[in-house]
Amino acid sequence: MRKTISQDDLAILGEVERKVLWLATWTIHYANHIRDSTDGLKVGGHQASSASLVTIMTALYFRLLRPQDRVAVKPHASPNFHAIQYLLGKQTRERLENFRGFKGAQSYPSRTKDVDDVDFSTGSVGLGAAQTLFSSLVQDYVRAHGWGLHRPDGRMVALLGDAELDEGNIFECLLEGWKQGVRNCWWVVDYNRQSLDAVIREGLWQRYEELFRNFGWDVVILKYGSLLEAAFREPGGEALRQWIDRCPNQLYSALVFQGGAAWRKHLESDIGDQDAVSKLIGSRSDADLARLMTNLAGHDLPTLVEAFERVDHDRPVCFIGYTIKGYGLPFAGHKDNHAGLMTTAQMERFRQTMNVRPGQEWERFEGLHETPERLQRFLDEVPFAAGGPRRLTARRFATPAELAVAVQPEMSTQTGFGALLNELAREPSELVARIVTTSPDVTVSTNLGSWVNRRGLFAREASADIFKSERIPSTFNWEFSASGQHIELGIAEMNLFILLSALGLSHTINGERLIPIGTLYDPFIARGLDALNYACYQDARFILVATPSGITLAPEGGAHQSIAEPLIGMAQDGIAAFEPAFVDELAGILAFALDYIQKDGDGDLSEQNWLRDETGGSIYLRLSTRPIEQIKRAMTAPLRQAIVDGAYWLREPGPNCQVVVAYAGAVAPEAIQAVGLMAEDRRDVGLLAVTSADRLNAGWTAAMRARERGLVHARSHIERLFAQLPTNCGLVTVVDGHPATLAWLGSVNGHRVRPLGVEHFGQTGTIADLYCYYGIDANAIIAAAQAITPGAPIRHLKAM
Ligand SMILES: Cc1ncc(C[n+]2csc(CCOP(=O)(O)OP(=O)(O)O)c2C)c(N)n1
Ligand SMILES: [Mg+2]
Repeated sequence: MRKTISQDDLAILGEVERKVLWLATWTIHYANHIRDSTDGLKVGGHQASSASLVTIMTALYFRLLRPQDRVAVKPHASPNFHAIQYLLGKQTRERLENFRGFKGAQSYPSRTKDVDDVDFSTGSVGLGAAQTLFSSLVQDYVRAHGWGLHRPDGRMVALLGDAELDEGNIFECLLEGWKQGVRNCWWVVDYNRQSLDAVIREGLWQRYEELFRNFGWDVVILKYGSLLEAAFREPGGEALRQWIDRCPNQLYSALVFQGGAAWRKHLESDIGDQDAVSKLIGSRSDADLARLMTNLAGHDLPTLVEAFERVDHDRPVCFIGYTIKGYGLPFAGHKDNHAGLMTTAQMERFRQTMNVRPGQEWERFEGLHETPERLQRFLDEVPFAAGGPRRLTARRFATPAELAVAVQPEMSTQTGFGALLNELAREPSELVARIVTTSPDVTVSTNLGSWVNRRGLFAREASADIFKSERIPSTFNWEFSASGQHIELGIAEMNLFILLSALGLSHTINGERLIPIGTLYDPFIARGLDALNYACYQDARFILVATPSGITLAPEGGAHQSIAEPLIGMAQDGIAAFEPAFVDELAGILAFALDYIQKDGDGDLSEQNWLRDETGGSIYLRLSTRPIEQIKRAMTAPLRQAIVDGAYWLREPGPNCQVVVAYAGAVAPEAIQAVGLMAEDRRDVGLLAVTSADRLNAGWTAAMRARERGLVHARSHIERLFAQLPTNCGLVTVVDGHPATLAWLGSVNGHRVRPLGVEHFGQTGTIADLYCYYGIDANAIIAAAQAITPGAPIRHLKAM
């Protein structure tokens, strides 16, 4: 039903709009000019960029949005968001005063660092918008599986800057959204025709319109406000409309900045010779003329409310809202205003126009015409704020201590992963029902095929596999249904990570926990790295399985080989990286992962490994396609724990150990062979299997920190493993990845270390060719051992 807004409601909404503009602008001013900042840095805060979205955000937050709706706010409109939450009683004055300060309101809305109920973090432009699209898909997924049906459908809303549409991930997600039938998603583009540096290209709105329509979206162009529409109906109004329609963005911006007299001069010289037009212009004062000419729809509450309330369907909608960057502020329209800050004198004048008395700047109703009671009543009834905490919770699902898998004599970790998922797929448990897998067109080649055969592909509308109905033999069953548990994506890795982010926040967004597992080729993590970072920053929970990896995928060549990923795994906050060599290790790690990603407590560091195991996080498994001989052994609880903590002795070093070889992942056979070959010439050689350089390193640094704070008995896992090593033994580390991954092991107890690994792009060849060429084969390990340890030449060392 279409409702029209009453004059009363409009008046009060207008008051709130003024207040949001004031508070957001003041917050930024306070941080820059008033708060004691001793380091001499201006903290910035984007007054112009914020002001641009004030009216749109007022219409949405104070009228349109419902508790079930979720919003990604343009990063630079963060002050508006905090001001709105402050008005609604969900943000404190203290945090606003401390905007951009330590533990203050965040520069860009942050789920994890802000306290005022941010739905989606933003900051890296483009990603927030995509997050809303994928969150709509996840909402559909959850509901199609019969969960959370007691809650109404939410709308996922993104407020984005026009320059955000330059980001490639926007197009990638639009295409994917079209394939998946996205709905309940609104994007509102703040079309201020300015980016960071300058005024943008002419006519972009037409490209956007065509683009969105092509991808199945409704497009609503919000160009003129109600004042302008009324003026267009006056005699001469049509000529005025044509003039504005033809006015280049740059000139329009310049005139906005200059004000009434400049508008008059330009209009008179261009169209003032027409009688009716000159009357239309002449009947207005400079101030009225400026108000009229800047009355774009994005700053016109009645137009916005009407347009938003008119939508009575669940199709995705893109609103292109014409706005002015810095609207209502002295640098409105100026092309350099992105980082512009109002001076103290400008702020003083602004304070006067806003009726705010000195000392009353933070008072919520200061300077407004409505009574505080009426305003408070209005705020108390804002639908968006009526739903209680926006952060939902969901229960955890019990995970098995051990996962079943038949270990073959020779196997790769990738095959092991496929076999583990195949076994899981047979289980009718609640946990398995919550697993959702996804992959960017590498489902089959990352070994998810048998899982998909058992659990099916997800689509709201079922579609059959024609190959199957035509009885054409095929290994894979490609049937879609609403109960399917695999979401097949196109090749875009950015989409994979943003979908994982949306799936991995389902417990808090939809109140329904999912266990997301995404697979891709290891090198292409780099393609989606910013989106991965974004997912982690929001504390989304998922398991990432990257395979194949390293130069071990030898014949595929340099473009497919990954070197830096082990370091990414270590450095990326929020994700624990593992690189097992054997399938029984992988089984233990996967069992741990299924539990770890469900933990969302604020747990302390565990004193056993000095890791944040109670807090949980996401998991990255770097796997390999190389079949290697498996070790026949019984898995014991201590071994499983050591694997999860990051390392164990595959061969204990003796008391007079001269060399330790520490390896990670697919190079295990080379390390084992090298240790065997040097055993005659070096005493008590140890072989350390590193299953997680990331956790091993994190535990070590955390334990050091704990000791520095006085916990003298803090010991990390690696320190315990190395405790008995003689100080003069050498350490050779080897990994199919950057050597720095394990080189730090030498610092734990001051051992001399020779780190082997890959530093340069590979080329095609056999594994043997490449391991030899890049120096990570058994011979290279032996050579390194000989170079750093005293003693007779090692007999098995071949000339290199
Ligand atoms: C991925 C990324 N690249 C660069 C930036 C730096 N940056 C911040 S805002 C901005 C341009 C903003 O223009 P627009 O989206 O039109 O927003 P406006 O301020 O005009 O509302 C840029 C380049 C960023 N935040 N994220
Ligand atoms: Mg812009």
